[in-house]
Amino acid sequence: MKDILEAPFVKEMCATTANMYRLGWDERNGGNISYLLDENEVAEYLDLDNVIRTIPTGFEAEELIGKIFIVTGTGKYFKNIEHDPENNLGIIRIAKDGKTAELLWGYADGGRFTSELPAHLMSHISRLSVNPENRIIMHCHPDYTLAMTQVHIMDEKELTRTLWKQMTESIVVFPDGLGVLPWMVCGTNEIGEATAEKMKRYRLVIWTLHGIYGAGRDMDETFGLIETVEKAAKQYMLTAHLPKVNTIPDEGLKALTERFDLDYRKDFLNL
Ligand code: 2HA
Ligand code: ZN
Repeated sequence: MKDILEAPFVKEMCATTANMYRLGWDERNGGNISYLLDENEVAEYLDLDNVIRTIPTGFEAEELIGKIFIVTGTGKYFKNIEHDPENNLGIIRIAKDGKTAELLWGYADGGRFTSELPAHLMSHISRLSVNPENRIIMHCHPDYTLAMTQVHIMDEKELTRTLWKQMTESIVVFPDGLGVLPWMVCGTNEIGEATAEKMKRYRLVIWTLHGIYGAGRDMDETFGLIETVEKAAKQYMLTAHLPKVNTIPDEGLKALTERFDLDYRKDFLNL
């Protein structure tokens, strides 16, 4: 059996969470990541018949029975993960009943997965239904994105269009735009269901006055989506109080989508 601490997926979780912490996106225990793993790859590192303990997930996810995820722990700090993965991360498999998580590794101090697991698992189901390649759901609290939710109209078209207009790369990176949820209580099945509903259409969902959810095939795609939104939101927050002299016209945004052959939310432009 290979050393689990050397597994690429453990190393990716460590590197990504450390990076996010240093960017200021994950203060204290803020943020969480779940990563759908390949069973055969996990079997190189763990005995899949050895269930350490079982933990109820709080809802039924029939579509995910047998699927294995590495997930950040509840109450754990992103800043500590790279130095102590075994206490701060866990590898779980969704049991045959669809509502129990079988712990295969991690949460060594008796912990459990993020309180946002319902939003994560429901979002995985949604994204997999539109893209079977989806592996990652990532949640964090980036500063400028969060600040923008205090001062911008939280309408999907208006918010997406504003972000697209902040810089050329925006529409190229997230032509599908952003889903928006109003402020809601977090950690509940309700916000999980609302997020997952948006995830059928978007890879990015904003939680007003809380943070952002991103989804993608791998860490780079998912991180890159959030990073690009955050950069555009930063442009907005740095300039929103100043007279705008130059902006990208809607015709220019359309021309970008033609140049890069992108399927985009045409109804989010005023053409
Ligand atoms: O896990 O970010 O939304 C801490 C959070 C809850
Ligand atoms: Zn959060």
